[in-house]
Amino acid sequence: LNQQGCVVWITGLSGSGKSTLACSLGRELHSRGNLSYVLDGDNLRHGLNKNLGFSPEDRTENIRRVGEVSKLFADAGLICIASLISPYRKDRNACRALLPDANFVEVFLNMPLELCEARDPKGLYKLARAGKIKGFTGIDDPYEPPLNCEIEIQQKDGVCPTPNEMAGKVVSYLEGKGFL
Ligand code: GGZ
Repeated sequence: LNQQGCVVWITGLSGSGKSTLACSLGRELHSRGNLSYVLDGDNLRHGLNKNLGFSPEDRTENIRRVGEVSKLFADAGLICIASLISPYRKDRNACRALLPDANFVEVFLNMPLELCEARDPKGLYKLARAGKIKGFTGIDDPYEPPLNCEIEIQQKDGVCPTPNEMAGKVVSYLEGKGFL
């Protein structure tokens, strides 16, 4: 293995497509012979982070733990793909500060709330609108967009890039920086 590790940190609203991008990127890296590992917020909440909820304090602790684990993977030479809403700027910046700045690649999946809400894959927005879930990101809990991310992914003329196109954008960036 001759690979310098890094962290690809994917942030965005619930339903913005973070897990899909993470999975697509992991597959693409695998096919190129690069070792990667996906840390998905929703999955980790069943294990490592199962004692945490969605209060601001718990989200901060959730992000802190995943940031520390991501750093371990990057130290081991892997491309660690972390996929969490990570709504608070200070928490993402704290994860960034654990690594040399160049090794933290923040990817902002900037999809309109209306689109995420229309997708609503798990029906959570509906519950949040009905007041059955309190403190839902984008509804009654804030999402603070990055001010200085390395990669921003958006719709173009109202069309969403495909997962492969998104993954391609990240791969190009990593190539340009010498991680691949
Ligand atoms: C936001 C929530 C909430 C609240 C449950 N707010 O789209 P999903 O369903 O599958 O993924 C979301 C997941 C968010 O976990 P993260 O660890 O990424 O969040 S954070 O970074 O803010 O700690 C969503 C579901 O959990 N979910 N309640 N109140 N998302």
